[in-house]
Amino acid sequence: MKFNELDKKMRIYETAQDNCVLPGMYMVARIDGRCFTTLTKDKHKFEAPYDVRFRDMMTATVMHLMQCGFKVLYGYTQSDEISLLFDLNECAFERKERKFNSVLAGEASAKFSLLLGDIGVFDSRISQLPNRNLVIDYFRWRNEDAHRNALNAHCYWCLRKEGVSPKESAATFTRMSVSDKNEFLFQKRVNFNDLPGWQKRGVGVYWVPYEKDGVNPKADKAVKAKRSRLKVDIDLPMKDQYSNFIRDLVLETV
Ligand SMILES: Nc1nc2c(ncn2[C@@H]2O[C@H](COP(=O)(O)OP(=O)(O)O)[C@@H](O)[C@H]2O)c(=O)[nH]1
Ligand SMILES: [Mg+2]
Repeated sequence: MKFNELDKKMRIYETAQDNCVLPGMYMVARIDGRCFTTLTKDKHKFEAPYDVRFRDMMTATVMHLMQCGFKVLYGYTQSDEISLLFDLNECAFERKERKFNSVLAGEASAKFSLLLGDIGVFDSRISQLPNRNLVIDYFRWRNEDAHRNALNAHCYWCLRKEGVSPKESAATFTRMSVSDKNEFLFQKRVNFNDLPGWQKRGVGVYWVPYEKDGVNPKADKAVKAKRSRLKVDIDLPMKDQYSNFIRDLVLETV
């Protein structure tokens, strides 16, 4: 068989199931660390439940993903996961889902591994959201998940640090209400309200405009050029204020 014929025949098997995200759909990718429970506790002994070094590696990975060839409006990280909101008009790779997922997982894994000095692997999936309100709901969802994780993790590690076994510590909190967990921490002299915002709400990364001094070579005149740079926010707003914050980010691009 001639190469051209073989190429045409085989290409179908590779591309026939390709899914392209429809125009007008918001795309949000979630990139999650693989087996990071083992990585953070057995292999690398990060401080538990929260380690600033780990947070900073995840944040640097988010910044890398926002500058590796896609138009990303907002990056968000909590625990071992990253969410990215793409510009509504993003048309990289003809919006092929498999390309987004494979490239994002690859870029995240490569960047994080370099920072860690060991292999750290991420997977990726895409939510296709048909309207702005669902984009807001998506980020509220991850934000609430961060909050819930923080309460559970602080309770769990409080007992673990007193020498209680993993199984027993986990079992203590499985059926405990949120207010009882808060009370439990309070008895241990931990006021959940006073814990750092990034632990309870995650970290956001977004573009902020600034003016850069430049020179117009033709007129030989000083000019101000409009640029944007990434801002890392470790104290994100909460609840409805967070919804408004996401709404503003989405509206900026329409
Ligand atoms: N020690 C430590 N662990 C963390 C930190 N941030 C996230 N993790 C852990 O990362 C894991 C993420 O959870 P999950 O994705 O469900 O687990 P996986 O399937 O093992 O990747 C949990 O075990 C978290 O405790 C941190 O700052 N310090
Ligand atoms: Mg994970």
